[in-house]
Amino acid sequence: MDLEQDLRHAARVDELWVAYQPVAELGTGRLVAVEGLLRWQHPVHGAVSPGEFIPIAEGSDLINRIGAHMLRTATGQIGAERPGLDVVLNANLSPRQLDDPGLHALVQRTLSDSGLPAENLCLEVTEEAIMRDPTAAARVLNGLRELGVFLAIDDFGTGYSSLAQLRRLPLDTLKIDRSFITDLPESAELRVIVSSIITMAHAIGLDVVAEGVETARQLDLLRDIGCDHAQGYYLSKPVPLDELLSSGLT
Ligand code: G
Ligand code: G
Ligand code: MN
Ligand code: NA
Repeated sequence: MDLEQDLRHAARVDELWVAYQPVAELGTGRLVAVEGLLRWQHPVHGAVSPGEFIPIAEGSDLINRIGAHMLRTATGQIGAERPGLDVVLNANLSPRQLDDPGLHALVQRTLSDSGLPAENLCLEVTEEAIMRDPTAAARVLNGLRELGVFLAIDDFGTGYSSLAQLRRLPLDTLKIDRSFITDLPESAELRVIVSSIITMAHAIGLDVVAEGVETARQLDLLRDIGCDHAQGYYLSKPVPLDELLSSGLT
């Protein structure tokens, strides 16, 4: 099968849809954000995981088309639920999208078309995307920041950036990769590491989200060490919009 060819088609015919995963404030349990995550319902193969199709898309310019489709869909859906649902929409940008000269205009356009206020959108970028060319990344991020959107560093701890480098960028949020969270209850070492990341992130003005929280014990520990927000299966897996709206979380 030629998944790349199918994916080109999918972006035109609504086989791609967006699942939303809640992000909660640790002190209050209040829903503060939802991360939009692409899903592909293939007409023959059924659900294809983003772990499979995102890398295919990232291997070509297709990621820009799919990324644009994702942004339009998610800002449209979340924008339409306001003001009843007043959350920040988090959307992932892949490294290639950061390189796309059309990105700034795309974000501006999707905001105005959807009516979603800029401060209700947070764009997530990875360390990898930033470290390939920190000067270029800073220019792009500064441009996006001027639109009024929030910016987050995603999967923190899996790449090679340092907080000293991140300090120079217009970031608002740091998302700690789930590989640090999984064994938190069993590892005093990890608790010290995560606690240090949180302290340093706060020192440079970043809010911290722990990703991949799967147990109450992890959540309690994260609250104890001063983490701001949490996301993970313990709170909710990524769900379709109607499920999010009927979940009681909103
Ligand atoms: O939702 P799930 O854990 O299956 O996603 C697997 C990977 O696909 C994650 O790394 C996630 O960031 C990525 N992904 C999901 N949706 C998008 C998207 O809209 N854009 C980009 N660039 N990556 C996405
Ligand atoms: O790379 P990024 O952080 O954007 O990817 C988010 C991915 O993590 C999504 O594909 C989502 O399905 C997955 N995810 C979210 N919560 C959990 C969790 O609690 N445990 C695990 N194993 N994966 C999770
Ligand atoms: Mn993410
Ligand atoms: Na992440």
